[in-house]
Formats: sequence, structure tokens, C-alpha cells
Amino acid sequence: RFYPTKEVTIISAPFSAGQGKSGVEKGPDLLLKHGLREDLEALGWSVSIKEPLKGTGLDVPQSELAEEFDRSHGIAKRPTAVAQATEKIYHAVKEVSHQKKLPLTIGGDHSIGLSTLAGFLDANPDACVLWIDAHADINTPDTSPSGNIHGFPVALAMGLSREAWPKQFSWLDEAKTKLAPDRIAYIGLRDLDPCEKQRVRELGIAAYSMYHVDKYGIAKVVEMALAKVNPTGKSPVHVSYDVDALDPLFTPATGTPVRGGLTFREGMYIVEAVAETGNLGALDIVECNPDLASTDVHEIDTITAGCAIAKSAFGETLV
Ligand code: 5AB
Ligand code: MN
Ligand code: MN
Ligand code: MN
Repeated sequence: RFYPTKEVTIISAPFSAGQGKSGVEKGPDLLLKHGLREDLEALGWSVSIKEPLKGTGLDVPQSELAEEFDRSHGIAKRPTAVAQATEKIYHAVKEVSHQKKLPLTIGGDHSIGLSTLAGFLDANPDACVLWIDAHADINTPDTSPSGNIHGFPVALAMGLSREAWPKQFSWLDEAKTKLAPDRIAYIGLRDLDPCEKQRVRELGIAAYSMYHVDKYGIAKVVEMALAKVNPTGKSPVHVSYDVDALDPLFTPATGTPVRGGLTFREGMYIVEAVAETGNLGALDIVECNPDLASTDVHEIDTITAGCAIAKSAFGETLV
């Protein structure tokens, strides 16, 4: 097992400026209110909590932060807030990873994924990544249709189009952008921008869309994905889980829902299969936005799906 002492640090990342809908900053508190910590303790893990954004003023709804655009290369929105928050989260994930505790980062929007990837890779250069998402999140300012940085994290962690990055991201230097295209696989894709498709193809990234899930079944897809990114089976696996990978029937309260997604069981199976290997190295659960729920049931469904992802990843459903 990668963590024989079963210690996890929940890194709370109530951050919303990576996209344009306020409310996603409420995700961490709601996941904790619904028993995330107690769930992990019940599974035999000792749990600590870190709050790298506390007292920074960056944990407010994005509508309360200054409107800011960088138009020097395409478009990036609120680059100062995102760069500051992601740098703080990067240091938290890096420290926890070096302490050999599992970093469980809860968002917040998916821009924080650039920090979790960079921080975990700093301690584990051989790490591989499963990016569970409807989207490929591999835009840069020069390719993005929206300017929303939650669509950038994979590209930034790989150091793609560095010349197009806003100057605020100078902290994310070459030593911190070591993610190699052959160490990441996508599962759940169904909504990529044309430039993203081109990048995924040109870089040869293993990409399992919903088409592949239908064609092969989820068990085979996870097996193929892990065989590609972790051929020795010995590397720790970083799972970055955007709840919009699941069908909006199960996680309706999210910023960029796309129908035709993973069923609840398919979604849980992915992390159960990683749990079974004993190699879960890091986990992100992002993009729960209670303010986008049209009913209380939608909010509870979304938050409890987030908690269920964590429980499955930590082994609850394995007997
Ligand atoms: B998420 C889109 N590709 O760049 C863009 O939710 C959507 O973290 C990004 O996966 C979705 O704005 C980002 C159209
Ligand atoms: Mn997404
Ligand atoms: Mn995402
Ligand atoms: Mn989303």
C-alpha cells in the first residue's frame, strides 16, 4: 500500500474565481457538513484538515473579486486571484505529499487541479494521473473559448503554451510543470473544444470518452487507462475527479453539466478499482456548486455524490 499508516489531510479549497458562477466556493464546507471527515475515519484513516485559503480573502464568491481580464494572449479571467490561490494550494499539497499523507483536495472549481498535480508530482515524480471529467481542461489563454481558468489545469501542469500565460503564473516555473502526456489518462470525456481535441490527439494522451465507456464497459476502460499510464503498476495514482464526469442526473449542481455522462455506479467503479490496487496517491473532488441546484434534493444528491466518491476511493465498497 502506498500509505501504510493511513493518514489523510483534507485540503479545503473554497475557490471559485477559475470560472464565472459563484457558489462553488461553498463545496468544501458542505462536503464536511455531510460527514466527509467522519466517513474517512470510519474507514480507519486518521484525518487532518488544512485550509490554505483561510484569511486570504480568496475564498469569497467570485462575484466579490475584482473583474479582471488578461487579454495579452487570447483571454484569461481573474488571473491574479487564480494564480495566488493556486500557489497557496500548491504549497499545501506539496507539504502533505512529502509528509507521506494522502492529500484529498476538495473544491472549489477545477483550476485548483493545476496545484494538486504540481504539488503531488513534486513529492512523487513517478506519479500518474486519472482525470475524470466531461472536459479535457487542456486549454490555454490562446485556445480558450471562455477565458475560464478551470478549463486550463492540465495544460498548465504540462507547461503547454507557456508564452501565452498571464504574467501572474510566473510562480509555476518549469520545475513545477513536469506532468508528461504519457502519465495522464482521461475518463468520461464528452465535451471538448476543437483546439483541445487537437492537443489531446497530438500529444497522444490516453483519452476514454463516454463512447469508449459504452463500447468496452467501465471495468475494461479503467484497466486500459491504468495499463497505459502505470505500466509497472507501481506508481501512485492521482485521481482528479470533476463531479461533472457523472451524468447530471446524479450531480446536477455543477457549473458545466453535460448530459450523457457516467452512471453513479460507473463513477464509483473507477475509484474502487484504484482503491483495490492500493496505489491511490492523491484525490481531488471539485465543482460541486450548491447555488446551481434548483431543488434541495439536487443539492443533496450532488454533495453526497462527492462524499461517495471519497468513500469509494478510500475503500468503503470493497469487502
Ligand atoms: B471543468 C470549456 N472547455 O474551456 C472551457 O468544469 C469548459 O473544470 C471547461 O472541466 C470546463 O471554458 C472546465 C468550454
Ligand atoms: Mn468538467
Ligand atoms: Mn474539470
Ligand atoms: Mn464543470
